[in-house]
Amino acid sequence: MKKPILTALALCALLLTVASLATPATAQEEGTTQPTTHEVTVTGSDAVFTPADLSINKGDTVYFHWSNTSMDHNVAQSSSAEANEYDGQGWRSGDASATVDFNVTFDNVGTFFYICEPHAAAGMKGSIKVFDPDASTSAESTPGFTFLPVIAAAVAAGIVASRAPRRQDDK
Ligand SMILES: [Cu+2]
Repeated sequence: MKKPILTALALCALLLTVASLATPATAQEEGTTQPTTHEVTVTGSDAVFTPADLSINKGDTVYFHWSNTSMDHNVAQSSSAEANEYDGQGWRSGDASATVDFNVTFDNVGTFFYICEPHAAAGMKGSIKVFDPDASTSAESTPGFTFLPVIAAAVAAGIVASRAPRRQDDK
């Protein structure tokens, strides 16, 4: 007769365990936000940036570097994912070269696009999404905290509902 309650309690414990396992990930993100450097490289004969698309935090640096590639490449900011040319005012590593060392620090939130000028039309391009870690985590963590009480309320309602018919039988 106590089984529905035990099942509900077990379910509740399981949900709390899942929630506590999920929490460290968000806590880590909203903790100390030390600027980090992300590398983007080009290897051998590939006309591809690796990784082409990055998600970084505000204040982070992207280090574009390659050496002795079989083709000359560069990196230049473009205005959109479709654009195949330098936007004329953003960052640019210089003329295409087999060896490049170029750093860009992103202090503004947004999505930024870049290309390799000689190979943009062939698809050698990428994007960098810059997030504000303090702003994004508070928005992301809120649903998690509201979700748990909703589950707890649903479980509690289930316990009450499962008990209700028994009380009527007793009377
Ligand atoms: Cu290239």
